[in-house]
Amino acid sequence: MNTFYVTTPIYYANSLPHLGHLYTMIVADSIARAKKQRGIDTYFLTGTDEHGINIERAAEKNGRTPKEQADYVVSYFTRMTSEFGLDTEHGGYDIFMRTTEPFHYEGVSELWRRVAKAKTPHGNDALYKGHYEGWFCAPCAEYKTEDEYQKPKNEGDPPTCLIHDTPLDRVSEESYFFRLSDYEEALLSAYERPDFVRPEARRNEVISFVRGGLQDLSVSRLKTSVSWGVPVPDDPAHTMYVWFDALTNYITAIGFGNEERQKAVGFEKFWPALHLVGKDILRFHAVYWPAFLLAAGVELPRAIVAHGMWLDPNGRKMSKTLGNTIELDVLQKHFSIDAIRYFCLREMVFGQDGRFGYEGLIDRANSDLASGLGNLSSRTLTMIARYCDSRIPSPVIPEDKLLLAKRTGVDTDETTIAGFIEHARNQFLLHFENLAFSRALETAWSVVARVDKMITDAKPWDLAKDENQKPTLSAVLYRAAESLRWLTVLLHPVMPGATHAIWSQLGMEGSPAHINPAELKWGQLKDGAAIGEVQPVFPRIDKVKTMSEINAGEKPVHATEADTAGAPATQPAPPMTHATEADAVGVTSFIEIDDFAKVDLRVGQVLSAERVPKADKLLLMKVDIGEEQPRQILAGIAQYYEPEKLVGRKVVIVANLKPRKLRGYESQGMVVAASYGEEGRPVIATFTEDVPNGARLK
Ligand code: ME8
Repeated sequence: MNTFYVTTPIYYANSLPHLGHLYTMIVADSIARAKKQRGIDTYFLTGTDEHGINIERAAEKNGRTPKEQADYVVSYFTRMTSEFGLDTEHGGYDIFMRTTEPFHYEGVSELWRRVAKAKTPHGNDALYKGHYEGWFCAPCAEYKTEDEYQKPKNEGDPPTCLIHDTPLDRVSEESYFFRLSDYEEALLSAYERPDFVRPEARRNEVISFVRGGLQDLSVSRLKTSVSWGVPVPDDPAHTMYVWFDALTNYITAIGFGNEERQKAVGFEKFWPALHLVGKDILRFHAVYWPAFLLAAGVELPRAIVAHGMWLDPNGRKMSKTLGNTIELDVLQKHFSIDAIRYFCLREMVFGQDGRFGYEGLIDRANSDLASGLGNLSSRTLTMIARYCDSRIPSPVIPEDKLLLAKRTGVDTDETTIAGFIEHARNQFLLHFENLAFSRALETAWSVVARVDKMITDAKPWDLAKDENQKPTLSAVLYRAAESLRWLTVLLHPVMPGATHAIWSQLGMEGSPAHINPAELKWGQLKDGAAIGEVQPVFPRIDKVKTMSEINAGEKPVHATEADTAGAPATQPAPPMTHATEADAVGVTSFIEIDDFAKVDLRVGQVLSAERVPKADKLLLMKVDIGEEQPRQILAGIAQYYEPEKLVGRKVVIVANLKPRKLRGYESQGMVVAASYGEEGRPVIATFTEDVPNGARLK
């Protein structure tokens, strides 16, 4: 039988799930659903990587045992997969793999034994004992990597521990090494298969890395250095290198080295897999993993496909410190799963980095889903309900009505639109198969546009006024409904919930999950069949309201050393409250109430905010303060606030400050903010209760 196996990376159990993890799962889930739809027996793996020093450290920091730490993180992952419809119950993954499973220990030990017995293509032992050398911190009882120590000021001196500020010892310990250097040619010949490492640009990177020469790889640590891991078979004083252990999950999950799993799933049945990974871990998957498999005599993966990384809307890496991360609970609260899935696949050109922001997500959901597919679906079905008594109308225009139909400009030849859709279907499937999701979706939306145009040109509401045009009206609505049926089948792997809803509203039984898109035939929609209850599938999102809710619930941005380094000494449009000497000693002089009354403070709401070109500290905002025109206001807060996160936010404005020009823009007021710390970090004043724009503060 035709089978398919797709995997995501197994995620580190030292930190909680985030958008990046969700993304790879969504891609894998969409691929798996598309395969299942075509009748292919598919297995989809995701899970967690639970061993190694980082998990040990996280556990220690949180006062847990390493297993408790892993269980804790796994509970968040499984909650995420359930809430986002990615678990088995919702038709998602087939296994949530955990490397602490006993069957994994068995399988990984089996792979180790095979490698330990193997000869390299050059006739050497694939595994040998040597010495690992590194900088060791005695108080920490561990080796330090380059980013974990302070380089010495004087050449010849040892580096120092960042935690203890004590010199590190150069220590060498016994370790098993994998003779990676003997696999250069074998790997290069594996890369000759063009679809093995994808996309092309990443394949080229991997090839040049391997051509540059490979070093043997240390694949074990003494148990005294790293104890949380799989013991080396027959030499328990050593713990396996966490990547050897983690990569092997892809085969142990389906039965390699364990009878029970083998019976339950089947290694021969599903291997080789398509591995989906972020580009950050491509080398481990495209160099080390195939080399281990070559040594053990196990078939290589079907493909290793690396996707790009999500950045913030300004193209910066997402980080908690910058406060520009996308929170899963915010996504879950404000957006439908289908909108998130659609955005992920539409917005990131597969293989390249993509930008993820709440505003962008709202815009796409509103334009492509609410106004696009959703509108097509509801206008078609509403007209069928209104003009055709809620039954799928007939596609046939009788001979004697053809001339009449032609006069309205309607194409009487049904095969024109059928041909268009068939071609689009073929293109869609081709792009999807090549993992070019964004292009596939673009193609599907060309169908939405085409059908929309057909309806608008035919003006069914006018046709309905003329009894003689009833067959023309029926034919137009049939074509729209049939196109919609095709679209729901094509889009089902990307938006399982919404397509299922449209399917039922069309009056179809079963689910588009079981319709093979390659076998769709025009005209299979039965005329005369009753449609279901018409309901909006993609409600429009109120951007200002949603952004304001998101921003109101936003967690505070914490200043860190990294944030404050190089922060401006003066702000071009300074926050109202300045930390001055007077602050330090308390109030030094009093003002009369009349003095205060001179300041016109008003409630405002940010309508838009953007960065000012070539002024990295300035934001240009439009703020509604209850006047006819919004105010244009510049504020020196760009280093602390993401512009899109301010949209919708209620702020306090000094409305009667003399306008002044900054960088060629007139600033017509000032945003009030607290200011603290040496660098005068601004925190914008806001309200926790509803208040209308323009209300005065007094
Ligand atoms: O590397 N954009 O686990 P990990 C898109 N345990 N995807 C992202 C992302 C972003 N900004 N950030 C993370 C590990 N990802 C190892 C893997 S596999 C045998 C062992 C996704 O928790 C992406 O898939 O650091 C990336 O490769 C993965 O999370 C890294 O997850």
